[in-house]
Amino acid sequence: MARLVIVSNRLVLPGEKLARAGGLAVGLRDALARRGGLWFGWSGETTEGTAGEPKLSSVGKIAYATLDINAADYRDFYVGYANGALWPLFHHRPGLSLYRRSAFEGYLRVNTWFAQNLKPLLQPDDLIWVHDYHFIPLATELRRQGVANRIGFFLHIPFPAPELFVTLPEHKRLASDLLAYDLTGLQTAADVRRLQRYFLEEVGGRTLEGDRIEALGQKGRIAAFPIGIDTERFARTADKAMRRPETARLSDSLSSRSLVIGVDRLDYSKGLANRLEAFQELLARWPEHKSRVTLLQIAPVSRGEVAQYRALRREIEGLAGRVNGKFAEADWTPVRYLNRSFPRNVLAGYLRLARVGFVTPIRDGMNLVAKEYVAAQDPADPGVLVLSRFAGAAGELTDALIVNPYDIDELAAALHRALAMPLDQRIARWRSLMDVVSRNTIKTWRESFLQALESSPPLALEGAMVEAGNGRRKLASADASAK
Ligand code: ADQ
Repeated sequence: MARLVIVSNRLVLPGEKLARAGGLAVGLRDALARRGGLWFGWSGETTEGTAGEPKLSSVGKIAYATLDINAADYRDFYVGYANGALWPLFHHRPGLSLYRRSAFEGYLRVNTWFAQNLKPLLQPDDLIWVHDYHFIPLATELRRQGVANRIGFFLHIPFPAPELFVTLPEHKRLASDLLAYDLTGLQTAADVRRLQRYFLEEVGGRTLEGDRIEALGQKGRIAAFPIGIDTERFARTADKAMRRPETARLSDSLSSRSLVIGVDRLDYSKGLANRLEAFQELLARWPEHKSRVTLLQIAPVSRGEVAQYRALRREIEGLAGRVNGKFAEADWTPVRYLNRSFPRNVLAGYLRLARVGFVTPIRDGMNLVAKEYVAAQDPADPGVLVLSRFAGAAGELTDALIVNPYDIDELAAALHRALAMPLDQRIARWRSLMDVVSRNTIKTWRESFLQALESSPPLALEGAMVEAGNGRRKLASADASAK
């Protein structure tokens, strides 16, 4: 079996608490532990001047290599382009996207820096798997340096409508970068359709057999691989969490009130403002819920260095304060708003206690919290998932109460319905949801992606052909006309 090399911006280093890492990091680490491999990513450190060589370490079959980034490049790459331009646009928020050409140049510099430092660590048969929007150009940069290995890419966030994608001045460059991978994985079939539509309508490409596409003088493969969670493990964790003191404390503090829970990074894609407005609307329209329901919104601060996130933080603090100011009683606080993260074994217990999982992103690649909420439920007395139709997860979790997160009245009505739902209906809906999250797990996601990548035929690329270093495959030099 070929060695696996994973590239992602952040990684979980040995000694870092896995309990605090997201399910994805755990899933990737499991893949590396099984096959053996290298995890390559940013060290979390920036330097003035040129950063040094990657720091290497290893535990068991996993080698780690982490790279510092020059401080100015980091600002352009991470704050400027990845999170200032790509993230908002890909989440259909063009108004929040702040485009600067200098930021794009920094984004390319960091991708080149990563490719230069990764190349000496590679072996000829390594299977390389690159993660997320920070590294779209990485395969192009690796190919330029003569790397002929199979390289796959997975985009964790949505792919936007082509009409929005073309507002990026370098849309052709990024689209061509995606085709430099042997396989590009997206979260859902709808994402795949949007990217295909871009290739067909904007740049005159054509679809070939299977999931292949030809455009911009290149051929590539694009397919959907909906990400999942380690369902069994999370369900066990939630069950055990019922005996933890943290769970008992939350349960006692509710004094038999129903709990509605939201768990998100503090991000404008997650629809937090509308969620709070909807909770306020619930209390105003159905006063019988006053003093009977508590919303626990967990939202650790994220990307505090990006201006849009600082503004969001102020907005959500203001809203939570307003709802409490208007409705609280001496012995009841309607909204508990917590800016911190929790270990997974505590979070799992909180999710299990909640009668309603309130997951209402304005746009989300998948949303693993929705799947974790389902996995955490007590089969004999499960809660109800209220889920935005704009989360990737809505494509699979069709037995949730599916809502439009822009429609505050609809959100409030769905909350009311969920809180009143009789046990037999809750069980029927939950069984169907649990069936889905048990079939499509983090393991099936990872294995199906890697299998598809390993079975990718060498791409018959057009343009200048050069013999690959190890003679196994051919690759194209960068096609300047496509940039
Ligand atoms: P995120 O935007 O981070 O991920 P999500 O899919 O919900 O969103 O994953 C978050 C993970 O972090 C979950 O495992 C969750 O339990 C954990 N988490 C969130 N808040 C936490 C807290 N306060 N304490 C502890 N853990 C917390 C991106 C995309 C998503 C896509 C994932 C995976 O934006 O759309 O589903 O990647 O591909």
